Amino acid sequence: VYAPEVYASSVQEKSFIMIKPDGIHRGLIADIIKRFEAKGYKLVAIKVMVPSKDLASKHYEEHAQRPFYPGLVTFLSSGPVVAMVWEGKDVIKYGRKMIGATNPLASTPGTIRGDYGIDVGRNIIHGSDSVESAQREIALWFGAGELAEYDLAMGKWVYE
Ligand code: IDP
Repeated sequence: VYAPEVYASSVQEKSFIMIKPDGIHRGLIADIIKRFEAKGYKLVAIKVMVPSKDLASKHYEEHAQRPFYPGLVTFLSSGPVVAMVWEGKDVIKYGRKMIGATNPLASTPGTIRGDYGIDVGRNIIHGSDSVESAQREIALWFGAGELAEYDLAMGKWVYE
């Protein structure tokens, strides 16, 4: 059954995707953006910034009790990062597949971490892991007016 409202809400799912400092210093910005763009996803927000320690701490607050947390916050806030919001059908789950496993050496070749990473503390990129964390992270990193609303011309060639 053709249900345009169901179709529209799945197509409009948003994920917070962030290239971490190692990804920037290694020159991987264009490659990473290219993968999401070529897949058919729509870029609705992007900025380069050096996050404050406070922002980095809040981003990873679920790991506050873990031994690697202080180092992780210091690393992220050393910056710069490229913070992005990508939109499209199943972008949260599929984006995580494109990113690969947390530990790059456990990531399949062909994924971003599988192709470019070795150590878990230098795994290049972050992607939201659920609808709830995507909403939290997008609100943490972007203001309400920073997300662009537009139709992608190629949309009708990506979606049936
Ligand atoms: P994810 O980024 O794949 O969602 P999480 O388990 O949420 O993985 O961990 C967040 C980030 O914390 C990881 O991407 C990685 O950079 C870092 N991290 C996770 N586990 C370790 C560890 O054991 N040592 C160092 N850093 C870690």
